[in-house]
Amino acid sequence: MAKIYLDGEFVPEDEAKISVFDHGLLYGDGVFEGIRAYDGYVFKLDEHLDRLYRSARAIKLEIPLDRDEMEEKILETLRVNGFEEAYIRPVVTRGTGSLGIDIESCTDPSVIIISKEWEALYGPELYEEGLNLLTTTIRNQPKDGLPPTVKHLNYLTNVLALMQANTWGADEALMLDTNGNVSEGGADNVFVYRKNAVYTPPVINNLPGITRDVVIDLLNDLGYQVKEENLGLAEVLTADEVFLSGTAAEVAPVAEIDGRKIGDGEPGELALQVKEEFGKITGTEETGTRISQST
Ligand code: PXG
Repeated sequence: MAKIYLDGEFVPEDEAKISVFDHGLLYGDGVFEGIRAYDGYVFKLDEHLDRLYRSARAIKLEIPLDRDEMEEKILETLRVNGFEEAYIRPVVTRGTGSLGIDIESCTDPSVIIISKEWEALYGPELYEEGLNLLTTTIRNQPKDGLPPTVKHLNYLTNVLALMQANTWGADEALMLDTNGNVSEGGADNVFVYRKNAVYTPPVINNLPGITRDVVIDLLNDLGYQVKEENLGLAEVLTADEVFLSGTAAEVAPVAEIDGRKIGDGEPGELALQVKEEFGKITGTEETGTRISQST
């Protein structure tokens, strides 16, 4: 049974419990990260820590560990469990408080680090065939409400979006923002290839994905400039290729949206090329932080 880091201790999974008065549970008041380790290296750990601390700042939550301590605890969690390939979920909640929403009653934020041996987000056949997306009627949060750029614990929008997609037989949701611009998938960023140019929505109506940045760099290395522009659904539906990026999804080609074929309805060449390049850079010293203590 895996051990979970919980407020300073490593405890067995079935004993890792927090209070029913935790504001993370009561109000979704907290932040989190989704990180992956490949072959003994935590992929882009610095970038994930940056985003975690930025998310915390955005909701005025003081993480009780400093960055170095958090990094060390993440690595230690993996070592304690003997994991080399893992999904890592640091969660910081506002902590235990009163039943009111006022943060004043919460004096001790909780830090949880869960790690699990990796289970793929989408089945391997979906990478061969391409994903089937549904444009969900659930709009992503407007930036003047709960900012979609912050990885907070209010994921119900995404939960409802995926639920609707799955209900109608799709693998993933495509979300628009309240202006009708394409924003992101339920847990991934979106890339569109049309007329020899690559587009992705600007980070204002979507999460600044760590994989998104990696994919932009890979595309640049392949000689493609990526334009960060607002996209309407029509631009996506008539694209030559669409693909998703995310920690869980990695690089996932899209074959169909709303029952309409994207390109020829097969994973696109560029998507497959980016996916291959992505595979080459995970689990390496250049992009990862080594789990085992260097001797
Ligand atoms: N948009 C949203 C809404 C996300 O939740 C991304 C984009 C991609 O960001 P990264 O940094 O991963 O490239 C995400 C990431 C899960 C899970 O358990 C979700 C994410 C990451 C890892 C696991 O569903 N979301």
